[in-house]
Amino acid sequence: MANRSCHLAGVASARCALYTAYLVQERNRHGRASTPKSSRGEREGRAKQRAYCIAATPEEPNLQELHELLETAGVAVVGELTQRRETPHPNTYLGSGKLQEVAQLAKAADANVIVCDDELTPRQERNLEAELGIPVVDRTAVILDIFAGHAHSADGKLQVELAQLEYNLARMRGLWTHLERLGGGIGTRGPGESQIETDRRLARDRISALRRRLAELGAGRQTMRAERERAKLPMFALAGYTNAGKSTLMATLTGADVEIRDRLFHTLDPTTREMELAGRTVLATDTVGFIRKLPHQLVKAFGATLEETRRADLIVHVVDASVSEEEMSEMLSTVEMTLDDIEAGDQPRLLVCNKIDQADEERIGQLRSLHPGAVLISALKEIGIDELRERIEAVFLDEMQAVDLLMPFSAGAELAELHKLAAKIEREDTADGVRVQAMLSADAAARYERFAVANSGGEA
Ligand SMILES: Nc1nc2c(ncn2[C@@H]2O[C@H](COP(=O)(O)OP(=O)(O)OP(=O)(O)O)[C@@H](O)[C@H]2O)c(=O)[nH]1
Ligand SMILES: [Mg+2]
Repeated sequence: MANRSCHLAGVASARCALYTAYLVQERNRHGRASTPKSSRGEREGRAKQRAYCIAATPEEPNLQELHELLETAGVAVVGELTQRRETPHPNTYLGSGKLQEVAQLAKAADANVIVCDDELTPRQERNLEAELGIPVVDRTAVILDIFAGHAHSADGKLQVELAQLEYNLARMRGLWTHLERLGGGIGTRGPGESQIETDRRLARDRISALRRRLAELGAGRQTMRAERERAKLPMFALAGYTNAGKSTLMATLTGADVEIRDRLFHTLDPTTREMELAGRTVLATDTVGFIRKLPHQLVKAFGATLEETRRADLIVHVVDASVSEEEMSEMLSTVEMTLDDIEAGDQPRLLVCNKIDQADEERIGQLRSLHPGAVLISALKEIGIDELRERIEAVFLDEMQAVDLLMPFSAGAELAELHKLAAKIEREDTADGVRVQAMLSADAAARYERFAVANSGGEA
């Protein structure tokens, strides 16, 4: 975890210096991006980052989530200051009085980084650093940092790198405008300008290369998906707020060996597994979690990965129900908004309230009355799992139709496939072949139509 912290400091005041080192190294290695060696060395020896948190919000401030993000990033929180205001100050995020307070309190708490709960404009960030005299990092940088540390697949790593480059590029531009204003004299413009121009060009080149590579990987996924499409297995995606228990539920439902950790954004790359549901094979996909103020670079970057969610026949929305109704509603609406953003807003939904082992009777009653369609479960303690399986099956069954088929004995392969695809299958060997009565999805029913027994099977 300690190695998560260096990047945070690096992104802030030394962002451009670090970034230049990164790009120089990039040039030398002609390879994939990684953290510069010097900074890796620093990581090991560096004392823990001590963050002082700030937020400007019109609502009741709550920095609990930022604290959790920082904890996940391996950074200690030493204090916080919030200001109730309609909109953040355009130049300095907080008002000037509050800024002075922060400067004193952060110093007294021996903080070595200020972390802001919102994404800052490059200008706000620069001004804050100038006023406070210590590095300032925003929520987006923290989330990007966590994603960078948790990405495992080639695809995930490239997507995070792309998001980080885009974020940094905006800041380099910011710094450049700043220099431009400062400069104007002999010696300040030329070299500075060309260095930053070069860096920006390199960053842009790298962005194009990453986009190309991601497009290639996307094409590969398309092929894999085409194979799956052929099998026409119904699929559901487990979606929801980060840390809701999606991976735990995935493991409980499918026995998949997915990693489960009490930290935010543990899962980044989707995992898909087969599972049996009433004798039929369906696919379950565990996906990346969402969060309030998810950096837009990441929504876009993970668009490719989230294709899995988009093409699911059902989205099982998992929410942590052990928290208050107010907090839960906020998480529910964040997830719904993000699903809309990634164009997965129209799929059928099943709401699953997880962690009910942590909820008392009163809260369970409240959940039942406020969310009558939801399934209450504990993925960890395996409570309510049978009911959940039945509810998922019911959604799939709803979209199925009854078929009555007569298949020749020679159609062994089709018959075996039918067993995977069909629900409620009944078969009987007759003199003319195998008579099969079952429920099939519309797609599959169309493919088996040539075996249909005349005048039947259309009752749905
Ligand atoms: N008490 C309780 N804890 C649970 C339950 N389900 C999951 N957890 C815990 O919640 C934490 C997060 O679980 P995960 O399954 O990793 O959550 P996730 O939604 O996959 O999280 P990300 O991948 O980080 O978005 C872990 O510490 C789990 O043990 C539950 O039913 N009850
Ligand atoms: Mg997970």
